[in-house]
Amino acid sequence: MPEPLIGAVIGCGFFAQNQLHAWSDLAGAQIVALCDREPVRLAETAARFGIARTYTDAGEMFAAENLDFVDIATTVASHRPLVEIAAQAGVHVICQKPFAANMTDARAMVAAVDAAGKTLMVHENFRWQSAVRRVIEIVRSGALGEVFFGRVSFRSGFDVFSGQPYLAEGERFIIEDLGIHILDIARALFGDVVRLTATTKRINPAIKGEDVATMLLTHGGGATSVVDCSYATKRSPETFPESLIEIDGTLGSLRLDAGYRLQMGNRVENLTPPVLAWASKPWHNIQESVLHIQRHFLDCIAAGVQPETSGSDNLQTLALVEAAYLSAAEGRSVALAEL
Ligand code: NAD
Ligand code: 89Y
Repeated sequence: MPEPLIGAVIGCGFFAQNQLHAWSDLAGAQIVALCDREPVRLAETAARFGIARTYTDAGEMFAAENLDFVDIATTVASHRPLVEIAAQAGVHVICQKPFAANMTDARAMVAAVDAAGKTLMVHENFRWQSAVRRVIEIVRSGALGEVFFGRVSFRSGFDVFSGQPYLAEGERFIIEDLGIHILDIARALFGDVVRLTATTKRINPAIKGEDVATMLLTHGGGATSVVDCSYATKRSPETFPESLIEIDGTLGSLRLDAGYRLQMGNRVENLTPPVLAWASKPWHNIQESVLHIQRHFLDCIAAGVQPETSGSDNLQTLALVEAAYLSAAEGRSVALAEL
């Protein structure tokens, strides 16, 4: 059994708790230090996970610790400075989505970790949800033939603002926070995008950004897809946080319907994800994907290969977010080559 990689987590907020649970489940990693600029949250998380060494400043942590990797679980404003300090410290990096606030920052972050010769993965976990993964496997196997149409749909009325109050405060909401995952699933299924058209709307008057977005994607490989997201949808049953998928190919069609029900021809599969020991419904679907993506990161480092959602791969997903806001603001179709 190889020695575990020694890591630290920066950011001990709402979502980092899942990342820490997943690290505890992975024999290939050991988290030895935590950092958060908010001391109470830091102390509570350290006690919960039995981590002795804590820091309120990331620079001090890198100076004091001998780390193989860092997991950055803070919100977007701090991602660029933290990735750059990590690159200077010469460690492998996982960074939460949205990777960066703009393409300039994102490109600089990728270049910094490249220059350090280390691995950079964006925590783009939705494509690692087991039901979504099954659909990706089917498409990549060629069983549907040439895919010509896809729809990836996330529509919900679930209250995400109580756990993540900052989501109600930004000029940007659903595309940058949630649509980014759904756009990434569309890339994983149908390939990179050459053109995008989007409309956005705000329905909930209590928030600042858009909570509805509808996007039409032209993929370089020839497929057309629709990516639609809403947090203003009162549906029954509530499907949070499921991504529903429809795909038509020259050899067959597939539907991933509500309740993790996959139908392909006459075959039906129940893709209900397990509820891990530390997980809780309805988040279990997302929580399981955290374990999968973190395992993927360790596997890639061991094999010396790039993660699927490496920093440079994620530039393509981030460009779709930028293209969607530009398209909606200017009321026109956007070529990805413009960004
Ligand atoms: P949060 O506000 O609850 O936690 C962020 C923590 O980071 C806070 O405790 C804050 O004090 C700390 N922090 C910020 N800047 C710091 C710095 N420079 N140094 C040290 N600590 C710092 O946020 P959250 O809801 O946990 O979200 C964190 C990130 O995770 C966001 O980017 C969000 O989009 C993402 N997220 C991802 C998923 C997913 O499924 N991948 C789900 C939810 C949230
Ligand atoms: O922040 C978001 C994410 O990444 O997944 C769901 C979420 O927590 C709320 O939209």
